[in-house]
Order: sequence, then structure tokens, then C-alpha cells
Amino acid sequence: MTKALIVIDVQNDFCPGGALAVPGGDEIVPSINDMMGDFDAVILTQDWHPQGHSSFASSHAGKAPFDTTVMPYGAQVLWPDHCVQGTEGAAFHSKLRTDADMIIRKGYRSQIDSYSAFFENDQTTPTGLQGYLNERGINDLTLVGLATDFCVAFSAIDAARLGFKVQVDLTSCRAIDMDGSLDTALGNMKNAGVTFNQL
Ligand code: VGL
Ligand code: ZN
Repeated sequence: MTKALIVIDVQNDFCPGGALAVPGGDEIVPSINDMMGDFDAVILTQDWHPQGHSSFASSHAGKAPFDTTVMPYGAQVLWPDHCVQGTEGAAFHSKLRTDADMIIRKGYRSQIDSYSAFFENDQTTPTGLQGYLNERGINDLTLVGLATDFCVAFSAIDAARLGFKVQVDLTSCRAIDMDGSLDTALGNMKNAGVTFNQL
């Protein structure tokens, strides 16, 4: 087994004080840094939206953050403006080790969001990460990061569907948890064959 650690979206805007702060988002940085040495490859993902992105509530008249809307590709939660390309909010947490093999950016097209590191939210447009992992012979993935119930869960489920062995280390994840979204995500991951280090 060739093993990779995939660190999802440990960026300032998802940490306390950020635009879309995940409770305790910064607490996971030391344990993630400690894990990095145990893997054959380390991959970081970075949520990377243009200004005026269609996932921002501010782009939709009459909508507020955390409302939902329907996009051509399906339902979409509307978020506060976050992780705008090149801003401090889009930067990795300053204590996160960034000496990674690969950094993959997602959500950079105005009209479509991308929670998953593998496919955009239409569930068909690939990011290229599958090809990268396959070419390197990586078949065993551990996912950590933010947020458990959105980008971590979507990435884990896609990876399991693609045939990777997938574990989510919940000790090094934190959730947004709106309207039961964490329980839903945990159930969906389990059904997809994802395993957990706890629960
Ligand atoms: C995320 C909401 C919007 C995440 C990204 O990283 O989980 N959530 N963009
Ligand atoms: Zn986003």
C-alpha cells in the first residue's frame, strides 16, 4: 500500500476569526503536522474562489448566508464570502506545514462550487487528483481537515467510489454542523465504505 495524507482546506477563513469559521478549526493543526511524516505523500487542498463566486450568498439578491438555492447542477448552500483567491483568508493557517508534495486548488470556476477534492459539485468535472494519485501508485488515503461535513465528507465519498481505501481521522477534523449536517455526512461516508479512527 502506498499511503497519502490529504489535508482538506486548513485555511484562515475556516479557522476562528475567519469568514466561515469552523468551531475549533485551528485546534487540528498540530496533530496534522505530526501525522505528515507517517505517509508516502502529503497533499493539501485549498478552497480558491474568484470574487463574486456563485456559492456566495452576496451573489444572490435576497439570499443570506446558510440559505440554500438551486443551481443547474443541484442544491447548493450559500456561504459568506470566503477563501477569495490571493486573500489572507484563503491562505493556509500560518502554523500548518506546507512542505507538501502537491497542493490542489478547487472552486476556482465562478459558476460552480467544488467541495470535493476529486470532482466539482456537478459530480462529473474532475479536478485531476485521481489521475495524480493513480500515476503515483497511491491507493490508501487518510483524510483530515475542514470541514468534516462538507469538503472532507464529499472528498472521502468520492475517493471511496473511485476505489481508494479511505480513512477519515476524525480527531483531526472539525465540522460546521448546520441542521444535522454532521450526522448526515458521517452516515453517508460510512455507507460509502469510509472508515474512521473513532466512533
Ligand atoms: C467548505 C463550505 C464552502 C469546506 C468550503 O471546506 O468544507 N465548506 N466551501
Ligand atoms: Zn468554498
